[in-house]
Amino acid sequence: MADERASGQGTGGQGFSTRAIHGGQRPDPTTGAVMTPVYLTSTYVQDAPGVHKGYDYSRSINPTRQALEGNVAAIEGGTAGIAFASGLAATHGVLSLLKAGDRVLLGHDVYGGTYRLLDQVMSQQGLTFDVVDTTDLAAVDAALTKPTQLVWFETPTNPLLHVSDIAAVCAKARAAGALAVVDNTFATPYLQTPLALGADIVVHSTTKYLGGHSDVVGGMAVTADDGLAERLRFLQNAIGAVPGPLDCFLVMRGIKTLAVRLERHCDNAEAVADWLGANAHVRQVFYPGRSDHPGHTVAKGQMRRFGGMVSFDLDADLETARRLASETHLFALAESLGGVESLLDHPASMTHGSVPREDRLKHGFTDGLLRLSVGIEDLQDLLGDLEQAFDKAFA
Ligand code: P1T
Repeated sequence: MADERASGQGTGGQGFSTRAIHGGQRPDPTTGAVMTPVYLTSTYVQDAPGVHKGYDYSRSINPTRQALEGNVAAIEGGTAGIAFASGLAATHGVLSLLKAGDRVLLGHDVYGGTYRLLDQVMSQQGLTFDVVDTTDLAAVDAALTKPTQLVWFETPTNPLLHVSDIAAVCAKARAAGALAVVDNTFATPYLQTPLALGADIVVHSTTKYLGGHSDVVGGMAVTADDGLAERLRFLQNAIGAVPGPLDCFLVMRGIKTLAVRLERHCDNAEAVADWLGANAHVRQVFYPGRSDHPGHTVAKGQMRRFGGMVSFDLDADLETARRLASETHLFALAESLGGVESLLDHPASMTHGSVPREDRLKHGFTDGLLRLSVGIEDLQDLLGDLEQAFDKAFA
């Protein structure tokens, strides 16, 4: 029974929302509770030494976490989800599949913390990494001429919303004998499913859209490969960066409404991107849903819609950008993304402060770049908030 829940079996062939609401879950066998209980226990009684009901210690296994793992596996089209205490803990878990001397090829625009983990932690342990623009398939080919064990990329990326061709990059990784890992945090499985396009592992910061309410920190790795699942499960337990059961419950509750939230995020983000595109103070809008986005055609081919994240460059100095960032009211100036409420980020000084400036500038990530996580509030209120902030910043 536990295995069936963990694998999300019994949900195959169903639509996304059905899997999001039911995958990995079943009424509680003891009480019939429809919602998976929060099993706040660290340990489980054994009938005799080593004889138990499949649960021995909560770092290794917990029914609430197991339900979440089966749930995310079901919506990503994987066979196993492995939950971690944060997105970065999931990243660390996946990178721990490698050994000293191995090389990672890292997409050129990724969350600053992912870059920092490789640059300042994993490199101390003997991993090497090179950065490549994964939107440029010739560059990926050239970079893969050196022995590589793992290719890690985001699409759309954080914060520039670059779009990479998942099937093409994964095929190249596989041909080179490297694992292909896609951080699917920005898109979510409602908008795209990288495992179906050839990825070996999908990673999430469940802190973001999956949780959806900015009230929990968590991470997840998903795979459809039994061997990788076993190794990741071992690392989850051996390293021990697991989420608590209440956090797992909150993420699972968030996922139930993922599809309806994402539709509204996308509606609002499309309109905000268009509004910014028509604003004379905006030099460039980064949103894969716009026809002028270089990755628009690829995005259309692999995504259902284009997501709730919009970045933009002001035609102004850094001071004006910082002023604008301080003048919004509904868009809270804060790190993170993917919650129902709108947030505004100044990546160079906040989420991506640990990415070297020269590296950022090389790829068009300027000091003045602003990033919006467009929430699901009423559109006219969001546009009104931006309008008054632009008026003040450019007064
Ligand atoms: O914060 P944590 O749950 O550890 O997730 C790390 C992470 C991984 N991958 C992506 C694409 C992310 O955006 C993040 C976290 N990002 C932010 C906190 C941010 O504001 O961009």
